[in-house]
Amino acid sequence: MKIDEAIRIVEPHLTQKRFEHTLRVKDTAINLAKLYDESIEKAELAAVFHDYCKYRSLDEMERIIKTTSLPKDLLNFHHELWHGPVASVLIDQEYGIDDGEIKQAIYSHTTGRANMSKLEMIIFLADYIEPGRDFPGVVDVRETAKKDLVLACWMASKNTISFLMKKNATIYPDTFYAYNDLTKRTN
Ligand code: DGI
Ligand code: FE
Ligand code: FE
Ligand code: FE
Repeated sequence: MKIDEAIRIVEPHLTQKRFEHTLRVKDTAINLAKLYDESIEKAELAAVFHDYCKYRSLDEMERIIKTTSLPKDLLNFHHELWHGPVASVLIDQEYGIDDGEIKQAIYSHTTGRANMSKLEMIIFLADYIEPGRDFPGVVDVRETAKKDLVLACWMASKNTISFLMKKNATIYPDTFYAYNDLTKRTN
């Protein structure tokens, strides 16, 4: 799918703010793809669709989780974690986007997971560092992203877990698996 078509499809599903975030994630993902020698076409398509299902109703997301091969344990965790996995299924069903690497990058963009591919790390990181974000510590992560993809993902993962623990939120296993794996891959 051409990127302009993808943007046209996604825009009506998002708020103006979320759409602008998506375009910034796309630009950030393109920069990271160039820097780390990943496919620009895959990075931009994954970025444009990464939050495609952010505003689906909880009922619809729950139904898709229940009726497809998505892991059912998602339903025991915060619904914020559902939109990536649900989008990875719907872009294939609705638009025939069946590229496994793109689908996986969209799937894991919120939590990360163990053994992330380069494309997954690029989308995970681009979502975290796009220029509209102002999380505590994001400036350091942005700087590190220019030099070390794994280390920058590890910093983002660590910050997210700290943030969630401060809020007493439950943490999905993949979020911890991402952190543990990135810790081992950083040295
Ligand atoms: O969709 P975005 O807002 O662009 O970003 P995202 O999909 O990365 O979602 C970010 C939110 O998800 C952020 O508030 C942190 C939260 N999150 C990430 N991992 C977990 C989590 N929330 C819970 N409860 N548990 C997690 O493991
Ligand atoms: Fe998201
Ligand atoms: Fe994220
Ligand atoms: Fe996002």
